[in-house]
Amino acid sequence: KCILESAKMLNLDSSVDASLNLQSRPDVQTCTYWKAAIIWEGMFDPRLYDDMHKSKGSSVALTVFAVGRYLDAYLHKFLNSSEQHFMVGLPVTYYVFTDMPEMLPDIKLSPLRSLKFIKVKKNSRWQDVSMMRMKSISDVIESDIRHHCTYVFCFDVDQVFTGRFGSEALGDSVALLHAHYYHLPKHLYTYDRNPNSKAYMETGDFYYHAAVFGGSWKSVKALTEACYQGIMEDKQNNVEALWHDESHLNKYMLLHKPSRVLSPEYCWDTNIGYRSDIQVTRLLWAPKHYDTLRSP
Ligand code: 2GW
Ligand code: MN
Repeated sequence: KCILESAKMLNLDSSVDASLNLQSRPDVQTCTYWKAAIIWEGMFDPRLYDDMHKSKGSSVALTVFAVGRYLDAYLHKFLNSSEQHFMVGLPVTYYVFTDMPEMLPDIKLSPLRSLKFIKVKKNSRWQDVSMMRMKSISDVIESDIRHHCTYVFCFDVDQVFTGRFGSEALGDSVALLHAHYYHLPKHLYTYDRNPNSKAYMETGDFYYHAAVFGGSWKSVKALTEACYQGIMEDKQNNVEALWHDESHLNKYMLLHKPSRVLSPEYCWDTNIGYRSDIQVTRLLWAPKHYDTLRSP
């Protein structure tokens, strides 16, 4: 019902979902109040999405940052696993941002897939490493991605693909439900509640995880630009949002509702333990060793 209604509302993603027979699931929320689908295992036929995107000629850019110790710690496993599971069958270009291009791992890429690296400076504060991704992503969309790719997906590097992360995830503007918050009451969401920050919000729809976001290159450009502006304004006012870029992403998604939402299958933390609604895991948090990774 939700899907038919949204097709009427001309949300483009939803009319595609209706024509590809996206199903509901009884045990989880599969639709937002603004009629965007929330994608869970069992709702979609992967072949239909793959065939549709192949015939449309969709192509996907993946951005990932591996600066300082995160390069050695995570990049190899991230890229190897994404070769196995991320958008298999579609053209994919990796945009790897690093301060040490000479240390990039040697990865064998499948046909239709290529890798570009972009050299970035290592910010001394880790909060800035994370936040400045918004600026670098918007720059590379403008200079390169928009000429070559239909969609862009932006990832944290400290994760590993373990199952299909496929074309069913593509949409105009895509956000991910944070694994630790999707089943909690809203008052526990860790939005930035400092009125002096541009990321300030009292309440919202969901708590989204900044480890994965995406969409058409146009939408992602608008999002990264707006978040970067918010971050810079905060700096001028000497404030920093509670969860940095993630707080700004949540604020942006409150004001610009995503057209597609990914269930926590798309970025699961096994430390949470068993949950009956998680039938597959597609991307997993990699272990953190903050003591060695975050010390100067
Ligand atoms: C980050 C924190 C402390 C020390 C180092 C770094 C660091 C991050 C780094 O040295 N090099 C680097 O390349 N990064 C990149 O920033 C890398 O891609 C990493 O995945 C990303 C975010 O940092 P991470 O994964 O350590 O932060 P999380 O997992 O706690 O991330 C959530 O919160 C962040 C803001 O605090 C971001 O919003 C992130 O997207 C969220 O998943
Ligand atoms: Mn992370």
